[in-house]
Amino acid sequence: MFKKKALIMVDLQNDFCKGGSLVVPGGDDVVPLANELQSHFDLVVATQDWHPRDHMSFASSHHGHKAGEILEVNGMAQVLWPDHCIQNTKGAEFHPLLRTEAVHKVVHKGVDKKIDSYSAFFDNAHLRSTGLADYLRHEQVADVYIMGLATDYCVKYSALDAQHSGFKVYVIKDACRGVELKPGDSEQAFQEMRAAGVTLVNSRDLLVGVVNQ
Ligand code: VGL
Ligand code: ZN
Repeated sequence: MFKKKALIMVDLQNDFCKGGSLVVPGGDDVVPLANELQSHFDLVVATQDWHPRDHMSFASSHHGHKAGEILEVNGMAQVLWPDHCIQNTKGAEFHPLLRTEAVHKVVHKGVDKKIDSYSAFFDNAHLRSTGLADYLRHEQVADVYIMGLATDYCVKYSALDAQHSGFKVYVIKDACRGVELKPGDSEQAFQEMRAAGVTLVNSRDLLVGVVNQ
């Protein structure tokens, strides 16, 4: 009964790409892949980091602190970021080259100023769901394929939550890029995902596989 495949394109937004406020190195490079992949899936979901102006993850919300520092906020470690992906600004818009006509659902996350949300499914304290898991189950999705930005934050937490929500989860490795606050963070993130049961694949396998069937 649950048999569909969904593609989740994570945070392909201006602020994470060239000229943005929180540039993920090589972020722009995965946009053409995202466009190519979409037609191979039954269902396409796009996420947008979507913060209010005074979001707690912004260094500017914490007097005397700067981006890159880690603070304890409400009992949880929080990386402080430059202001990014502010609701209804250019930086929060999808990359201009991303095709969105075939997107079935857009998920906004990080909308509550009091808590961050790296995952497309839950906030960082796992208190509030975005409704994405229920949506995918309702659409009879069994397999979830994840790509996008950033490997070491939103891709990783989305993949782990998808796995814990009971989906068969694949991460399309070459279609992800990491922030790499520390060199090696992306590779470590891939290892954590694999250890949790996530399958790592390459876009080539998906794109070629269909042609040869
Ligand atoms: C992200 C840092 C802050 C991401 C979002 O999309 O990975 N990273 N907000
Ligand atoms: Zn954010």
